[in-house]
Amino acid sequence: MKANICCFAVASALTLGLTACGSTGTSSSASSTSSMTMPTSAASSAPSAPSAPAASASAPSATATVSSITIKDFMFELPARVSPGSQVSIKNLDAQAHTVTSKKGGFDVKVDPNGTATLTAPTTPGSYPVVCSFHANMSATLVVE
Ligand SMILES: [Cu+2]
Repeated sequence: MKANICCFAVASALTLGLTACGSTGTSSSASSTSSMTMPTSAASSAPSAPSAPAASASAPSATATVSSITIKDFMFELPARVSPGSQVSIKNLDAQAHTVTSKKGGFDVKVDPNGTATLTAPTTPGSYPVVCSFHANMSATLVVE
């Protein structure tokens, strides 16, 4: 009887030991999970990588800055030239609505007072006489090449 009790105690002790071992293995896997946090923090440096694409995205906006039209005091301020088919931003600094209208077709964009708009340049290179539909005295020439 005593031997049986002893064996049972040992057996339960072994079971407890195995259980402890199992929990230790769990905690070690938990620590390996926490080590996975390290790659996660490395991945948090990856979001700074998207800032590189954002920087390249600011490069096209820099191009847009080059090819932008400003309307101020009833005058067109055009870039020297724009690329065929390119997007040209228009900024109207006047309290009046204006249009950027090609006399020979290709574009006709209205710009709200103190508003902005986008003009898609013609794909055909050339000089495009520009007028404002509202103010006959406003004229300019958009060079597409
Ligand atoms: Cu106008």
